[in-house]
Amino acid sequence: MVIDKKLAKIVPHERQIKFQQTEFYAFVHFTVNTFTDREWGSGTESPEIFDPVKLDAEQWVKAVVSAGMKGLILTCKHHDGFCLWHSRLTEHTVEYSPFGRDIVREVSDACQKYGIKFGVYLSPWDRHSPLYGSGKDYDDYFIGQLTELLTNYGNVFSVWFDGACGEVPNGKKQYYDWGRYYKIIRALQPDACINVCGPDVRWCGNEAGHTRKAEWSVVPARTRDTEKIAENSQQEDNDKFRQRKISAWDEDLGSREILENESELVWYPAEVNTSIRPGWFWHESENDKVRPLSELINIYYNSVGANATFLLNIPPTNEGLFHENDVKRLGEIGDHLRKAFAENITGTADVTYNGTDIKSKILSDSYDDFFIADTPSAVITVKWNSPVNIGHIVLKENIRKSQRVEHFSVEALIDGSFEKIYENTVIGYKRIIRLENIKTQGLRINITDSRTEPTLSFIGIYKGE
Ligand code: FUL
Repeated sequence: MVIDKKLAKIVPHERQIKFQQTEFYAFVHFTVNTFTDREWGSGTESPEIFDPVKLDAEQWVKAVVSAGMKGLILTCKHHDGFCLWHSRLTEHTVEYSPFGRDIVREVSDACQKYGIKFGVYLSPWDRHSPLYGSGKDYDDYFIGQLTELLTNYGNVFSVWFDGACGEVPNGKKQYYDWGRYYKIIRALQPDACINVCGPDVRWCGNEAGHTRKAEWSVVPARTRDTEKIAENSQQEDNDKFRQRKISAWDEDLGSREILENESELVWYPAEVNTSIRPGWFWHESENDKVRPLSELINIYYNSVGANATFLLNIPPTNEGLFHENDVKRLGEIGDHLRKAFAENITGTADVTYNGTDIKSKILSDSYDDFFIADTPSAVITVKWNSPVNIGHIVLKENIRKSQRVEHFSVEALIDGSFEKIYENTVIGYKRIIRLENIKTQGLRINITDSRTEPTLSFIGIYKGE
């Protein structure tokens, strides 16, 4: 019981809540690699090769919005060091390419115009900068770049720090001053989350779209050790890394058994990042390798629907547009989600806990008005006057009160008796339960094990076909 109370004290920062509410957002990998057919540039590419003649940031953003995504993170500088903005600190930028225009400006403007959030990926590993490996001089350069990006392009919701570094042991080693980087981000964009090599959002540990059986948000503080994250990140450019699964040793990061002996705990929710194609950058040979809808939808339910967020990469072509095959797939994802969550029928039912009506508390999806049980277990009953078809159920805890639920099940009233149709551990920010269109007149949501009195901020029951 002591450990339970200790766990329930770990709560998110408001910026992490806002981030989690973004749920599903785009990654856009674009640089000189798009013109050289490579995944990692050497840093010696001439800006002369960069000329995406038809570039239209609004085309990207409209496609992103059509998928139901609420944000976009752009590779402002990848490992090759080429900057997609008019930096005053180097000439290795888009300004000195035949294309000339400031792409960060155009993409951040388009995001604002279509109402989605804008985020920046800035690779610490820089194969172009002569300062790389010098220590403080490179840190100064990097801080200068961060300052430009975080002051000139409006609100930034995420600063995504990649741990990848392919320098050979005898190559240039740069010891990044992470603490300094974090400080400037907090000063310039206090609402931005720092992802992966950062304290706010945790890399799920692979790039293939795999998730753990349970993605907990309360985890040991040591999982946030940036040096270790960077070490465990990509040190070589190959498919093997992109396809790797989570290793067995870190399959469970947050069960009660794991946390029991930890001295320091943190709120550090998971993000799943993967690409819509095999590569992160565009390759003509992959135009017909856009991943199937069913695969992407599965990743969506295993991430957004399982207490993580989903960062899906779409690489623009060398013309500067999303390819039609990717655009089509994004629209299909959006169509699927709009259909699945078209009609919430919770409002048409009686929803009770211990005989009291709790409907208004769980309909609102608000952290100010929410359901809280009297004991660590709870049964919520949902009843309709006549049978309904259910396709999906959404459950959300009030994460301002931490994540408390450790085990729950759902039963459906079928042929006069309740049958268990689902069970799992984590609810957290959001759990989506996919059902094969169950016909029922009632549900029982049983919270069977919790760290302390469980909360629910939302129950959504969506009509099936
Ligand atoms: C990796 C990088 O090396 C890839 O090129 C890509 O940017 C991916 C998101 O992270 O570590």
